[in-house]
Amino acid sequence: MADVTREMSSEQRLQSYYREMLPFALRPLWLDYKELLPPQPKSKAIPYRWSWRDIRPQMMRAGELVSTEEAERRVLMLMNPGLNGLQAITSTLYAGIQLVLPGEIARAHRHSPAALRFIIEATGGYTTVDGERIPMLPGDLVLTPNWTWHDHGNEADTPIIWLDGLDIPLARALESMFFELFGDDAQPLTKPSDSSFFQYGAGGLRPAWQKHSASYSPLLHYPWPQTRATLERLAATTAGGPHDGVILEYTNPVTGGPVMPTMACFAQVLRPGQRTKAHRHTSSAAYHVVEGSGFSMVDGERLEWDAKDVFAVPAWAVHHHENNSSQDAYLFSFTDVPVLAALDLLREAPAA
Ligand code: 1HN
Repeated sequence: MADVTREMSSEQRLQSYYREMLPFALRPLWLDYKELLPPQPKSKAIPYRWSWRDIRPQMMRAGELVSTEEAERRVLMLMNPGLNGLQAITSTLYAGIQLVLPGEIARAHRHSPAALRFIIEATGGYTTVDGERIPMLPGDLVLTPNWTWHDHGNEADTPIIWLDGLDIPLARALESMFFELFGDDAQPLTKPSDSSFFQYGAGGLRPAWQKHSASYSPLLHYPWPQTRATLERLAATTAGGPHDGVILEYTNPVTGGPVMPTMACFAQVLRPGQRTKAHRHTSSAAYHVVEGSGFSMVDGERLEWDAKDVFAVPAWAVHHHENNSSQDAYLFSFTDVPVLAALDLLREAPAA
């Protein structure tokens, strides 16, 4: 053995040393150093836009082909093409489009990932969250936080379609996934309908006799009309911030913080001709176009968007938004900001 080693070049000796340690599940850090510690983030997720023109017919086809019973949830997932089949719109966030047809129920269950619903088309439909029925109308945001029971139903005569946002890729990376069926299709209604909104939705007022200590917002329903009216009022008098214009965060009314510990939600308006300044941040985001049209430049990709489209802005991608139309544009977005902030990993920088 000693003789053989003496005849080997130093490179060969190294290679043989690396092979030698393989069975011991060891590997030299110096081989992976650059891959492990790049100077700055480079997301595997790519900037991408899903057109409502493509999504909607595919979604309606699902309505013909599979029932809610068969599917558990009738959802088309928005698969980021950079993520190799990972069920994710960015590396940390999941997004999907869900359809519930008239008369259908998506049965009650709960899971450790947190979820949000942003309603796209509806004339009547509901999600019941921990015994409270929450009505769903276009533009509404409905929360189903970590481990809350939820079932969906449609009592109207038109389909209900919404955007699902979940922290699934994150929960999966942390290997903390739990799931449970309720048993019955629908949970019993144990609270007045929409009571979280009546208790906490007035803005600046909260029931003084209630002690809310959960990590998520006690307000589970953010109806669109008041969000839109607030944006419209603000846009009339201010251009808002440099990078996102007039943007509002949906808050936990008790803490003023994000709606859930893993995801933050935002609504913003871009006036005709408005162009935001480019920046980047370590949080990633999924955007949904509530109204209007325009485009976003994301790491050099021009993502043209129209009403009801969805687009992804990966972590650390330089981006700005532009409304090149003659109407106001309203965007809803959800991000992983609270996670990055809690872990001291949130960074933001103007475009280089
Ligand atoms: C889920 O429970 C729902 O309850 C929607 O509507 C989408 C995606 C992954 C895992 C669970 C729902 C989901 C989901």
